Amino acid sequence: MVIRLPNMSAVFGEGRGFRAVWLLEEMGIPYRLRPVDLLAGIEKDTEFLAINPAGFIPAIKGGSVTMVESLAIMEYLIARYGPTQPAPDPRDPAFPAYQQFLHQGEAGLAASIYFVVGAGNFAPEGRRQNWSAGQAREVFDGRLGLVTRQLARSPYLAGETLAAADNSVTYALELAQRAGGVTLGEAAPRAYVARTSGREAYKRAMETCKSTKASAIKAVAAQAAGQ
Ligand SMILES: N[C@@H](CCC(=O)N[C@@H](CS)C(=O)NCC(=O)O)C(=O)O
Repeated sequence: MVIRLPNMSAVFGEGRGFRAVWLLEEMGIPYRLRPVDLLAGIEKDTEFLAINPAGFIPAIKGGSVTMVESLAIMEYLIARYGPTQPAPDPRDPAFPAYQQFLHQGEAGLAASIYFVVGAGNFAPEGRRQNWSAGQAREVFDGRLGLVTRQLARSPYLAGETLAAADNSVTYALELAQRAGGVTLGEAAPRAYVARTSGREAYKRAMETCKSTKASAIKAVAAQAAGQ
């Protein structure tokens, strides 16, 4: 059965919006992606600013619902459009790990590496090496250690099957590798990203998210060229 969102939900923006797009693909829910170009100057995109006046992505809009914050969006979609949701039941012993890694994917990993990416790619020359970026990288590395430890216990972060915690953490690990100068040194997280990104729903999400796909291709080419 295909579950239809009211008025066909739109995801605004890639970046962390990839998490929501991938989740919608996993759940089989129709959606459309509305690109948002932050680099072009968000002040020019008045349609998007009407959705999120704070000007950051992603956002979703469907019927009377407008939301920002990628993890809140995923939790909303799962709670509202189950029961095919990629999440354990709250009474399941896997639920605490699920909840922890769902949030750690943003609070510990993506939020830290985002500032390393910003310093390394967008800061003016001479301000790329700064104390805060170094601290953010240390936080990322410490949290990655928890992910690696968990992956010694199970193939996915909350057990034997993919859950939204994996959407959350995979996004952060890929951002770190593509733009944050991170190399996943240990075999477990490397195999994990290969496993999660090998899914058909992930591949469909990647085809939808053209800008994400372009940056992934660019990163692979740069790594092959030894940059
Ligand atoms: N915690 C937020 C972070 C949102 C965020 O920082 N998004 C980035 C792109 S992925 C952005 O829009 N940055 C520009 C800004 O914050 O103004 C989430 O998970 O959605």
